Amino acid sequence: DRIQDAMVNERAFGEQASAIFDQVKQIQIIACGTSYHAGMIAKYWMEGLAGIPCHVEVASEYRYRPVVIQAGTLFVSISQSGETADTLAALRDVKDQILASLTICNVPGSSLVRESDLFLMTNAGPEIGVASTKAFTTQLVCLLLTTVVIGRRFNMTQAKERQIVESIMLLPALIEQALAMDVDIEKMSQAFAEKHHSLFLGRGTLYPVAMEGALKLKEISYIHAEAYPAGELKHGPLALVDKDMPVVAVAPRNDMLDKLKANLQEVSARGGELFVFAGCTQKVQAGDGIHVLGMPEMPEILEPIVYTIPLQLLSYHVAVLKGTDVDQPRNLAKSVTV
Ligand code: F1P
Repeated sequence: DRIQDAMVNERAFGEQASAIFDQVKQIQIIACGTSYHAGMIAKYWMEGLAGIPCHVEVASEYRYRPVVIQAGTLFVSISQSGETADTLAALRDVKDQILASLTICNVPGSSLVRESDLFLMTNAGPEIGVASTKAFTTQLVCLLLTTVVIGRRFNMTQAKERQIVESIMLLPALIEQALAMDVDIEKMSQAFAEKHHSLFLGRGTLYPVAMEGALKLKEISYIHAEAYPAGELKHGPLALVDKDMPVVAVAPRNDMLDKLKANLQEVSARGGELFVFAGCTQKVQAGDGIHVLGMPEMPEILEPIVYTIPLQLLSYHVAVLKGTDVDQPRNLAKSVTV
């Protein structure tokens, strides 16, 4: 119902939403950490599905450099807490120059919500752990809805809009299926618990998903994890891969996998253990050092949302094996307010 409401009645974003959306010429997304990764995925959607020019940057850089704001800029901040100091400062700095601001947030009444012209709540419920998890997946749904309502003023057709809404309706069942992979992921986690480094690879919207998987592993398992666009592997990081560096690839479809395959073979030839999350119908040959985890089939648009879940589960199980505090990792705070 909330989804229908946001789509049909744009006032779910705020009273002035429709009038503001009519004037949008481009989007500037600002966020930190996990929320930034959600923003990166949104850029693929905004530009790829609807032709909306979209820039995305971490708040902690954006606020410290001179920026040029073009006319018709909708400033979109994404934040679980709504209190992240850099994101708030970035909004305050540009407030007088932008068309309007929209915040996607999980905490009603938070500073970012209060100071933005429009907002859409993620309604993820309380996030108990420091590391964002359900906030991320719900941010993505909100960003997909935002892409649709602004996209209908750009290139998005009604048929595409319908297809996206129908896809979103499939999410609860797909997420259940992803959560049911828990036992396999728990087994997989044993290959990481004793290691000090790992690599995550993805392409397109799955690249920010790889970044998010790496961030979760760092945050709660204290394992050094880096994410690369799959094609960048051969431009440097491949030199690092050996038996002590497990590699995770998120590769749902054939087109992506074909390009990845050559790289992946190089990894396993160096004794590196490789874990591939692939669509069930994919023909990925499991073999020495190559482990394939079959994901449910799903519309492409949902891949970044659903493929994130096994990566969250992986960092959870590695943390449990290592005995680290999953909810309160050392040195981290839920709201970074300074
Ligand atoms: C941003 C963030 C989180 C991270 C941790 C520290 O917070 O980097 O992504 O998991 O909680 O802060 P927010 O702006 O989304 O509240």
